[in-house]
Amino acid sequence: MPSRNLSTTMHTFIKSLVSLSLTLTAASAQPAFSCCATDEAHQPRPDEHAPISVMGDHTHAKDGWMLSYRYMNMQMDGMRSGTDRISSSDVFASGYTVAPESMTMDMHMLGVMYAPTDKLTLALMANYIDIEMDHRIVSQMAANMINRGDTTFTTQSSGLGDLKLNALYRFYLEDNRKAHFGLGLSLPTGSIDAKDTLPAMNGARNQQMPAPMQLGSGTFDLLPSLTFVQQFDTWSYGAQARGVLRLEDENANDYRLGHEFELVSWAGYNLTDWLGINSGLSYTHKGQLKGQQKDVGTMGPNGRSVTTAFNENYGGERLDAIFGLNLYLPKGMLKGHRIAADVRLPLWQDLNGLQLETDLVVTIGWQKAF
Ligand SMILES: [Cu+2]
Repeated sequence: MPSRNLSTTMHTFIKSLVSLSLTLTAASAQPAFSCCATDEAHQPRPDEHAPISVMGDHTHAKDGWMLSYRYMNMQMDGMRSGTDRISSSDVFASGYTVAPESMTMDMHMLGVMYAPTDKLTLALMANYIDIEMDHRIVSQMAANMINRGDTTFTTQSSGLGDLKLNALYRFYLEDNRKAHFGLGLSLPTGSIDAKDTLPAMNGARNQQMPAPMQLGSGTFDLLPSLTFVQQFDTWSYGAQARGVLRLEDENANDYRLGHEFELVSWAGYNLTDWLGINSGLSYTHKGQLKGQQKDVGTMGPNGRSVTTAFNENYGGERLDAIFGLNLYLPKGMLKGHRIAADVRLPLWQDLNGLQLETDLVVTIGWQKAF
């Protein structure tokens, strides 16, 4: 049920899409190169795909299939308040008993794409997620009370994430320019009931973990996107705007994650007919968590429990630089296979409240079209 907040976010999103299309229309007014982009019998090229961490970047010709596997590793180390780095002592001074110190997320993504027509491509993506978070407790005395004397502890969760269905519709194709929009649905197949041993009065016991340790959003989410690409003889560039709009006010555990918006642009250059390099910029905005997370404790010996139990410590903005490689193998035993990797390095992040900062995201992938 669209809340006022959702419509504000949608409004902002639509405004961004409109301004992006205006920019792209201006860009496409340049003289066109004769090149690429007609569906029938064009030569595959490394830069035909965006950096591998960009999803839904391309469509396929009628009856085309593609299988893909991506592995993503995200490293978060140290806390931030706004744009400033802070220490665990700063977190304790703000009245929290537990400070997260680092987190690693590994994600395995399996994708299938199928194009029933030249204009329409359907995509399905399933994820397996593994998350680990290290924490520190304010003092030895508090650790004695709530964690059997250990001042640090690690939580872990793993399992299937949210299943994503997408329809990509190529509404524009002219000379070397093309554009498609996407409309997707994220199904709440990932668990939001992940538990692990957490500090508690008189020891530690198995309890519900806060949202960053959960495997899914718990809500049906709408995934709109708009992608534009222009190709020249040896290079290309593209841009994509995409959003994650939560379609429900709360999940089964009384909260919902914030809406998300990303604007990413990239340029790719082919060094040879099988090797391309690319680089880009990504801006991400995430909204605050809403509601009160069910069964997540908010009290501790130092006043509050852990930062992730509180809404004010969710959401923010991030600007990443992207550097990647795309391999397209044109001949030999692995003919037609694509192998790609990219790294995302945060240049700037402004996080609400107190949160772990992102330090590095690495994505490696394999793709094969049939
Ligand atoms: Cu594909």
